[in-house]
Amino acid sequence: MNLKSLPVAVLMALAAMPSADAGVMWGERRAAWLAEAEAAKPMLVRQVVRPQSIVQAVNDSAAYQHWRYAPAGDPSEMLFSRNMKDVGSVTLDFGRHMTGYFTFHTKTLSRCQDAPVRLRFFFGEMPAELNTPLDPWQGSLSRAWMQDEVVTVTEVDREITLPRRLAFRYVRVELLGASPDFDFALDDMYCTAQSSAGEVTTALEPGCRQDVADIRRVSIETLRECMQTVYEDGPKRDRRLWAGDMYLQTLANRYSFGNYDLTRRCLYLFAALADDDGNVMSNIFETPEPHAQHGSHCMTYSLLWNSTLLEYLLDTDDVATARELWPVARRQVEAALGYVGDDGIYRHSYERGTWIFFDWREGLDMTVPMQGAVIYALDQTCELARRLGLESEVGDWPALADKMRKAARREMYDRGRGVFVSGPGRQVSALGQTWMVKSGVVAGRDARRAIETALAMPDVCMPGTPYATHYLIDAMIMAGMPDRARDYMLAYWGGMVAKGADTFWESYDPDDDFISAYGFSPLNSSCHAWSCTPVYFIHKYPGIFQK
Ligand code: RAM
Repeated sequence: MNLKSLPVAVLMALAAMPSADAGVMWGERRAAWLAEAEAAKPMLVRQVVRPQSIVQAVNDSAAYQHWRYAPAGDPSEMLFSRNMKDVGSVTLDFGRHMTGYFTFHTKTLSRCQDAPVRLRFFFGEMPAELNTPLDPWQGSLSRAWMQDEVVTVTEVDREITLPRRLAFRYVRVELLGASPDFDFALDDMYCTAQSSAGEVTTALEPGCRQDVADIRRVSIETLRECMQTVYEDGPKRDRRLWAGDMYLQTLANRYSFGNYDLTRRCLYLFAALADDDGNVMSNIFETPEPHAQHGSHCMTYSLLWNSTLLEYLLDTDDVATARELWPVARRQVEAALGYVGDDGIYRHSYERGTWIFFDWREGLDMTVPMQGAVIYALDQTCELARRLGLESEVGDWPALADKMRKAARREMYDRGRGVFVSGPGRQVSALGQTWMVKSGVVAGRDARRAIETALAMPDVCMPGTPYATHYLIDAMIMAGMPDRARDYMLAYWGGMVAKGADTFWESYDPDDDFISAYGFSPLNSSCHAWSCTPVYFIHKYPGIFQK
């Protein structure tokens, strides 16, 4: 690899990497891993997109989150040659979700500029996002995630590109300040949209039903927007590489863009930026130089890094990379096993600074899901070792996985009702059953019974995100419930399409259009990577989803 071709920031990060320091796991190898990640950084493909129409906001209780846009004219007739002082405020629809940079041009219409002009641009993925008052701010994350920008134009007749990368379909422009002594027009605007995804390499079977085709299209658009120089979780928010999102993106990527270099880059980034003990961190930022979110070790996500490595190996046969990264995979399982007692039960302790994540649904008890996730990780990591000829490295893990399965049946299964109950409150959740099925604690008739019984209970804890719903669909297929899996996917992701989704949303509850993990739905990301997996199901199981 030619180190000279790497950007200065990355060279600096490389120089700061641990060398042969005994206190840092894989210290001496990390710089090489980071360099591998940089070498695999993809090119971004850019496309200029201009607004298609002027739109009018309509407050409509039948619309998703009570807002929709109605077409209100052609921008070339109603905006680009008009005096902006007469326009005042206008909203434009670009016709599709874009991730990229926004440029506009102003033009003097009469007399000459004698004062600055001030404009406010407000970019949004969703109609409600642009029509819900933001202040006083109620969200639990930064107000600055919202994409409103005030721009002072000191020289008209120039093009201005906003420095911030944006994710949007709609933009509202408001004139905040102008001189009485000259007139100007906003005579052009465009977005330079970018993605590293490239061309779709798969196609549906002829005659495939339209609702499936629509879900697949939106699913692919979601992934395309999130494929930048890493697999981002959401181009509006959080704009970074998260391990759990990456895992699902790699599954969807296999059946859409087939861009495995991006997966390789992300795997190496996580390995190079693990903490000193070798824990893969939950998320990574690329700038100003690649770094992990300090101290954020999410046990479930670090285990899914292993599954991503296994999927990457299956996709590419790149044994060299998988072998090089194998010690990282082994380490993630070792860290999780530190929480497993002699009785084969996983008991989490937040005191050790590690968190676990399955869904944003408030009140979800994670005892049962976590038991399943650790067993699943053991199975997946043993499978990885087997494919690499490294079975000797996993020792008694297959036996331990069986012990944990038995322990789950013994401690967590309500035989009478045929469902798994989680935690001291004996909570029955869809995700509890899901992870017991995925980890093989139950199979066949018992697996079907657990899922069906749970879903039929009025007080069952249901998923609140497409992320969690992905695993539920997967479990339904594993349990031999293909019709249920198809109907559920059509209703859930199809529900978003019916409510106007161009890209799939971070949170979705068919019964609560305002669900949000952050106390304020406009803060939600409406193009979210972990929601992109229908394309995976549709192509992996054509007999279920394409008939
Ligand atoms: C949020 C993001 C991301 C997710 C984590 C757990 O910040 O939505 O996608 O992986 O939470």
